[in-house]
Amino acid sequence: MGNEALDINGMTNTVTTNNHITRRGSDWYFAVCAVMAVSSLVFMGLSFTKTRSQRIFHYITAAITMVAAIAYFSMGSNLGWTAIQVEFERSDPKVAGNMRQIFYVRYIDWFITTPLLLADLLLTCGLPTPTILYVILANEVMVVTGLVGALVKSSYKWGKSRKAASHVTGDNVNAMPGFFTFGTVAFLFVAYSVVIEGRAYARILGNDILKTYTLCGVWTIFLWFLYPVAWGLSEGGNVIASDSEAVFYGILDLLAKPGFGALLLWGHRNIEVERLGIHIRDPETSFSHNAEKTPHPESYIANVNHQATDAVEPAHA
Ligand code: RET
Repeated sequence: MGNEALDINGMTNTVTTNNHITRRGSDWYFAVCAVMAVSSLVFMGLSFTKTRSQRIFHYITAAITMVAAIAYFSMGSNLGWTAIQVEFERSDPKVAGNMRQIFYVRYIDWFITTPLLLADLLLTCGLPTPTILYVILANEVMVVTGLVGALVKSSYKWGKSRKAASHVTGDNVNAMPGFFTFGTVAFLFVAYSVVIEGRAYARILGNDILKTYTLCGVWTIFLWFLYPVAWGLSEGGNVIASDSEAVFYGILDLLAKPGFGALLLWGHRNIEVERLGIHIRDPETSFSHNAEKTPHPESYIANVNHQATDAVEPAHA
């Protein structure tokens, strides 16, 4: 009984892996890298179909695939990993090694891109900014606990739901939460906010916005539920080989980043960002001769411009 944390987790770590990707895994990672890079160019190109003040969703979406391209370049190069002793040793030769290759760079990618995905989604439904930031914070808790869980070698990966005999001391250890459990709780909060709160807000903004939001939201949450499954089979449970892990996460990432981005930008093609409460000042369109053609009545600068014109008019008269 008592605090056994130091005994269970021990004081040894090392960085040689005997349970890792092969040439085929590396090829696949590079292939996904290429798709991410091309998608970024396409999203950036599409941004030119909109005026500058309407491009925010293109910028966010291109940033997501750009960061992913670099992460996939890193994994294809067999970099950004460490070796962690597996909690469950397997007899299957594909996962037999006791030191599994863990790509921590994957989580650095998620740490940057999942908040951007949530920004894309939650700006679409008009959720107030503090709420968006809070959902993003919960999301970061999810990513970081996923990373820490992946880097842990003991049962602290998951947490325990009932008393079990400790293999270190033979004592009974109490149920305790672990990193996967923390991550799952944080994720459930994110999923609730997207599915329930986000939809309620989107409904207020109009049918076309609700339709786009629902499609992208359902797509996202469905795919996001599969990430903990991939984690449980790979970094968590050491059930599938590193090459299969690459394919599982790779397909999910292709659908959740370029796939999601395409759906979202298509959905936004006829939605002006002002309807979502987003007002971006662009002095070029407000001050230039275009101002007459594209009036922007709610813009501060357009107002100032207007007042200034009014003010000088009497002098000309
Ligand atoms: C972890 C493990 C802890 C429990 C949960 C997880 C969920 C991860 C998710 C990741 C989504 C990543 C995306 C990346 C692409 O951009 C961290 C695996 C719930 C949902 C969408």
